[in-house]
Amino acid sequence: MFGLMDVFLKNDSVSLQKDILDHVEYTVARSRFSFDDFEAYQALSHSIRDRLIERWHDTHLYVKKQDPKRVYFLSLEFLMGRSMTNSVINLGIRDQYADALNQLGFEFEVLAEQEGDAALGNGGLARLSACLMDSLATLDYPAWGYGLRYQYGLFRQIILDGFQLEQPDYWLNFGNPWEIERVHVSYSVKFYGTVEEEDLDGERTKVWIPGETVEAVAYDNPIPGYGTRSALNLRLWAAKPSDKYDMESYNTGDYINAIMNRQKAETISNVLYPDDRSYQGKELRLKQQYFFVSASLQDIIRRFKDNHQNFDELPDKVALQINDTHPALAIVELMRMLLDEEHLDWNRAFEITCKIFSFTTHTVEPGGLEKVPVDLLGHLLPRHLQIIYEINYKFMEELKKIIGQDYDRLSRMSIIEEGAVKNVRVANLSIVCSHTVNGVSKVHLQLLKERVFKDFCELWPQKFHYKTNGVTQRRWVVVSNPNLCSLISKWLGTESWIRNVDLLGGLRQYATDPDLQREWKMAKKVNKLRLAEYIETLSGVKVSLDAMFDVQVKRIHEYKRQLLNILGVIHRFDCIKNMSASDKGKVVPRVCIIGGKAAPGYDIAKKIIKLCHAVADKINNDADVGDLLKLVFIPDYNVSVAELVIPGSDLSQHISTAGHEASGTGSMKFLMNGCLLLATADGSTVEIMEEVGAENMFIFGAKLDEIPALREKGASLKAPLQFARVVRMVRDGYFGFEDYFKSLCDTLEEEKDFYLLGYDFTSYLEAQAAADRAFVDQEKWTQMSILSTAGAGKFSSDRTIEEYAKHTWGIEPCKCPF
Ligand code: 26W
Repeated sequence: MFGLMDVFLKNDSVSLQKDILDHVEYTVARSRFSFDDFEAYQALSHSIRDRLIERWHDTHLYVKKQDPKRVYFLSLEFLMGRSMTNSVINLGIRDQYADALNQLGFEFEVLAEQEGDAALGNGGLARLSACLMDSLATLDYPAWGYGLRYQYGLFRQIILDGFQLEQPDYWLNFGNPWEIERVHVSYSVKFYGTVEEEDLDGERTKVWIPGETVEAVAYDNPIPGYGTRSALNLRLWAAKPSDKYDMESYNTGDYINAIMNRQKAETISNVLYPDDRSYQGKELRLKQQYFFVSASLQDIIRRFKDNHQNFDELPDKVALQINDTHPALAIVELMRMLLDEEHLDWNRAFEITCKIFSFTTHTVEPGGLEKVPVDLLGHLLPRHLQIIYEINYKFMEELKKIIGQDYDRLSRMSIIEEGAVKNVRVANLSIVCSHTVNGVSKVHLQLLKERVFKDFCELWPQKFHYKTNGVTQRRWVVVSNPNLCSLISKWLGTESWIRNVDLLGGLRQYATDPDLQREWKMAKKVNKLRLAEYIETLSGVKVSLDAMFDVQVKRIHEYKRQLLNILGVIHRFDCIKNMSASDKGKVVPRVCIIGGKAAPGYDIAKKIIKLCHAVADKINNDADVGDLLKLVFIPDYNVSVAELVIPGSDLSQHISTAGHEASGTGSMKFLMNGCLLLATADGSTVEIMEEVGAENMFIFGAKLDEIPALREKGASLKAPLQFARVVRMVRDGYFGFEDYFKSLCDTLEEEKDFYLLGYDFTSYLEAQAAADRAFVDQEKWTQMSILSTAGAGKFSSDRTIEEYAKHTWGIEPCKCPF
């Protein structure tokens, strides 16, 4: 008889070597005597995948048997990045694999570089989803992620003559060993058509006769937890043509056209929309949203029905989390299923639905909220539009009873926006039908109350909460910064902080210890060297390791104010140019690093990228400046680039105009890695200040409550002379391209400076000067750096998940005992 332990895959070096070679021969189909790095990577990843699958099966069987309440995390975007290093670290078998590979003549790090990023998302929201999945798995929660398997992820950013060009990211070209195709897990998703009434046991029932049916096929991605055998599933749907309802077209004789039409179905999951703010009522986008929620809900309800018949139990078994409004059609789809397929009455269906959904918003601009034209929705999903109207009618009736005939307020709160084009307000729908609405930071909740969802917060104050975002220390320290990781474990005397990040606070007591300081600086140096080599290979610019590495990496947006950063660099350049030789000796050398993608249609953001390159060209080739100042743009910023850049930074900038960043999570990654923050009091930096102390950061800029008055003043706010001077340099063509930069400079005119760059410029320069002074005193700087890491505990996604689990989802861990 086998004992259970005997059937698990073995992790000793010899077994791993055999395993890798078997995959070389039988999976990759190369000779075990001759294979290259990429083939080795493929074989290695399949060997790791086997181990993932083992745990993933065990977790599923166990959870299935226990049948606890599960959370389903619905998100249209997941930015997973690479999987290999993360997997072996979470499985606890990194060293064993490194050993086995050495024996075979390969190096783990080199093979890890072969992997491309899974970039199925735009930015903050998408990377947050990935971090939350890691924490859900690590903390043994019974959870599933659901999303879309885009063929093309976020575009690749190419820089040509300083301009951004977008290229398709066909990430599946070389196969994806981390996913498991489930041809038998598939559901039909319906579109278009008409709604008819039918008699069912004497009752009138709505029947939706679809005009098109597309098949959703599941691709499963195991998500391993750290220090546990739990592995969760991220199920991504791909669209395939359906063969179920289509016989008609074949019989008409136009065989070729019939095939071509069917092929169109696949376009639904073809491409990720690369815009992370504005919503443009596109039919394909709406189709993607519905396609993904319909398949997910069919899957979830099927799983529920395996063990339950009574839908009143659904809220005890299922929590549905919608990540921003993008999956909000799930609410309407569940209503439709309960009403039309399960034949529940309206009130019962609605009550069940409202107990299941919770909604997190990631937006601060009321104007950025999703709206779908009623005509578009009615055409694509006729039955759903009826249900939305019904929900709204009942909501409006209830609301009138509470607030009376205040028609302005009623019309603001209505799910339907009246006007020349009628729209469905997706956020209003999400609020009305969720039991909880969460913001992503403390100030974000305040903004929701005062601005974005004021009417709703007044109506249902108990519905609105916030869960401060977090990031996973597994990916952002253990995987990406092994030097710092071992240093932290050594000084804390334990690796437990990897699962219990509050322990990082234990570093505070050593913040001034000369030995730790020396080792801390050394770890940073090694990471800076790695980054400097990367910069040189990319851009040919040689940078000095003694310089302060000052980094701003994130999506390019006016509100994030990369332009303020660049103008600051121009000012610094201008000062150096006008300095005496002796003053130059006192300048703290800087390497300013900017990276990020602009949405393809976002003209101003693209000009900011070009300006960065134009300024860099000038500065980096100026002999007077030399090593005192360098400016580099890192192209194609993504998760794996972040893993390299963040550990190698001294200072990082989070400088959005107050009131515009819902949270920001980059700041947390830098903080964990001991980078000092130069920041405005906006989103998560407000809470970071509470944890690490404002004295360990460089805070500047107008405060949230000052902004409205400043905007009111507009043109009468005189921008400082220094600001006028640097803007003039750009305008007058000092960096070339004056015609091209004209519209960019126009946004900075006093009456148009919406993001208050002019107003904040002086305090920005002061904060930069304070950073310079602190950097000169390396002992002090290192102490601040250690205290930053020590204060990062709160910003682990483990804490975020615990809060969601307890206060929003009502789920408990379900840990597989072996
Ligand atoms: C419909 C177009 C669209 C697409 C994506 C609108 C809005 C989005 C996202 C919600 C934008 C986003 O990523 N927001 C960011 O979410 C992060 C995670 O909560 C926050 O840290 C950022 O502050 C927020 O900008």
